[in-house]
Amino acid sequence: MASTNEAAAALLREYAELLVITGGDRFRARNYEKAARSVAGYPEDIGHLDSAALQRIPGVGKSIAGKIAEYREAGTIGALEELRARIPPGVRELTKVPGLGPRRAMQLNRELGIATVEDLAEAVKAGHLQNLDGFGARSEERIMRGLQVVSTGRVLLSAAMETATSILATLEPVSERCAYAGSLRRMRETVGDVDILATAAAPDGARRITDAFTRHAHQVIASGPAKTSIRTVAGLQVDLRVVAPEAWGAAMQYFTGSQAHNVAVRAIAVRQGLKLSEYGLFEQEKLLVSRTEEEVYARLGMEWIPPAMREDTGEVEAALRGEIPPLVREKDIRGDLHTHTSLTDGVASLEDMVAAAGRRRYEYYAVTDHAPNLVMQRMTTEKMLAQREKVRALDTEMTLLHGTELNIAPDGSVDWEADFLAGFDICVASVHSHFDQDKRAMTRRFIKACENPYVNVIGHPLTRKFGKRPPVEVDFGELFRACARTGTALEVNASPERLDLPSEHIRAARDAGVRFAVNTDAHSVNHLSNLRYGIGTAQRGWLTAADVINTWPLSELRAFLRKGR
Ligand code: DGT
Ligand code: CA
Ligand code: CA
Ligand code: ZN
Repeated sequence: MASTNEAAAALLREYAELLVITGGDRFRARNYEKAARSVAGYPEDIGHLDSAALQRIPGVGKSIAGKIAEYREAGTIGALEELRARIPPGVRELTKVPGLGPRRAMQLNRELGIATVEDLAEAVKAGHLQNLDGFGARSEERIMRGLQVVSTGRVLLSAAMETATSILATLEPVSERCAYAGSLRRMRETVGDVDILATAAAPDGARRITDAFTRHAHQVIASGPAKTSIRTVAGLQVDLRVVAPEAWGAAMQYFTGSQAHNVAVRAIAVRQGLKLSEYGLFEQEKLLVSRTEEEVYARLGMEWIPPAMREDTGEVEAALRGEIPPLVREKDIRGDLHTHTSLTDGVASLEDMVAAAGRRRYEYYAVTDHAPNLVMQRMTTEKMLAQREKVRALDTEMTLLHGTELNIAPDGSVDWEADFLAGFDICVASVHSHFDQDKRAMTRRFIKACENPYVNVIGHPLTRKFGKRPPVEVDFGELFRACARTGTALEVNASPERLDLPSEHIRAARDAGVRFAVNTDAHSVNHLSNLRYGIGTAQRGWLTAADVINTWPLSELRAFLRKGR
């Protein structure tokens, strides 16, 4: 990603946030947010684009193009500086806590001098919020929940993956072999630190690997011949281990973890009178195997276990019985069933999204822009029908499905009546408002949506966003039974900030007979490749291709989408 794009996008995003904090026009703020996203996702470096070219970026008009140009010349944007001057430092950070709006963040800053998330946590703990005008037990509770969401110290899977990929690219030329391990290889939804393993090809190889590695450091935390830890500019810790080539498999097995999985596997070894470590599987002092993971597991009488399953939740027993399921793979996916275009909040045109999907060799592809009740998106019935005509007329090898992402209202109803819904090939339905309904009302809401004969997929079911929004409260047993009974699939949303449905619920849902759709919810061309994170999540939920409707041939998918109608 070009750094000019990133920097300009960050300023536009900040401008949008400050507009909201200062009570500015929300639609205008939306426009800036959208422009920020398209600039960040723009495939070309915007550093040299002239005004006309800038305005060809989706969502960038004359005024925003002017601000980008101003940033390039002056290093900042005047209008942004003016807004910055109006807001005390720290307030913008405070508004990132879910449940804390701009007005209250200003009040906390003014009356209690709170300027950081840490200050806020202390003030809540000390009970200081209770004495403030307009703060009650309920708002305090909401802020406490919000604090849990923001302060986890972990990064998104995608951020960890990007860091690992760029580091491995520089280790490859100087090592015999290198790979990422740890929670990243297990595709955990967030990552604490990145673990990288490498083997040296020559005697002085370890030093060359370490040198190449530390070039990525903002700070070197510790460095020795076998282990080095750094922190990147973004604050992410990365651990490197240099291991002997013959110990590659044992080291990968050990450092992939999880710790609970390792403990369980080591117990199997002990029962057989063997010892397992990162150096290999031993009988007394004699090395039995260590070169590959497969050998290590095989010598213990186990099938090789896909990393996504290694959490000690039954996979060890399954491997001993030879019953590891054939997990769904990225290449099994025949099409994406939840995607957006610039007609609503996407940043790429219908044509560009379809072309990009075609490059992924999909057999089918669903366009599912937002429905009208999400008022910010300014969708109308007329626009939807006009888009349908465009979709039908597009020339592509894929089968295009015209769909929508409906909004599930608090009472479980959706945007349109049955006769209009019948015109769509597929309907995703999601909760986009009233997130803090109580559990009973929320459960009824979802079940009513499932019972709608035109709702095919429940989108991002928990509606959580890492660092931003806690999950809704719902009775999962009831929801899963309703999905299974009505033929409604649950989405495994692949967006790295959602990964929703989470894996622990996926397994329970599958046991209840639910089907799934692994979708990207793409709002840009680049987002289509987030699919891998959804697949990782599906694998962590032990799903096979048969469980996932968008691995099915089109005719079977269509039969499912008819929902027994
Ligand atoms: P993270 O970084 O919090 O997202 O999670 P992991 O799983 O990457 O944890 P990390 O980086 O502390 O360690 C990487 C792997 O190394 C871990 O999954 C298992 C292994 N490991 C680390 N410490 C221990 C330990 O004390 N005992 C065992 N059995 N394994 C360990
Ligand atoms: Ca780690
Ligand atoms: Ca680590
Ligand atoms: Zn949505």
